[in-house]
Amino acid sequence: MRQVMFPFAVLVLVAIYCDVGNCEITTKHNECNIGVPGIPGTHGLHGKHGPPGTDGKDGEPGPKGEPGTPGIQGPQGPPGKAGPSGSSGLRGPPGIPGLPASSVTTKTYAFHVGLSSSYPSTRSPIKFQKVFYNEQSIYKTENGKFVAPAEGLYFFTYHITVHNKNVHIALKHNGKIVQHMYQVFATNTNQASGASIIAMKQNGEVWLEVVGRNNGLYTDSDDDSIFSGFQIS
Ligand SMILES: [Ca+2]
Repeated sequence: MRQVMFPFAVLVLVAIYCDVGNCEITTKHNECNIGVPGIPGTHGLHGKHGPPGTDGKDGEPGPKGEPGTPGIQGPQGPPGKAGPSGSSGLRGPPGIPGLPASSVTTKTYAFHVGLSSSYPSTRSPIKFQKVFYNEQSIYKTENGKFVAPAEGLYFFTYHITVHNKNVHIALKHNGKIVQHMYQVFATNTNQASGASIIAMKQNGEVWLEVVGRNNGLYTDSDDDSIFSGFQIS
């Protein structure tokens, strides 16, 4: 704006000077008429924005800042993998002496059952439903299976009266045959038997089963076919 006003003011002064000069000249003739200076014109319009300047050079790196405050502790991570097994420890001291045998309360598991009718069904556990001893209900008369009440070593035995037919039975443990017993019928009645020792887990099962059609197991008022067992340890 100053640049615009300056030439204008010069022109006004020159005009005033010229008029004064003319006045001196015309005064001699007593005809001087001095005009009043005109009022300044209005400001001009703003000019257009110039083009953007070019980017300046990058400044020098500033000084190193102060260390920040420590962050908040993050959440706990997942558990790590198990480490390798440690070496065996030292042998412990001897235990205290046990109580005398007479003072230990023992609970011996045992059962003793017999056939209530001759010639049992084949391909399924033989159901011995005449109970001589089964106080702990470990032999199941409803399905013919002994169910181990605890892990341990068990002894089983069976004594069969054979009559009219051959007898071929298998002692099974959890469905697998442990022992076969085969007896051919001759005359009147014969006796056949077998026994086994089986290491069992709790709830393991043991039963006798007829093999093929050889189901000549017999019982009457003075003949028995029996199955029994008990825990050894
Ligand atoms: Ca008889």
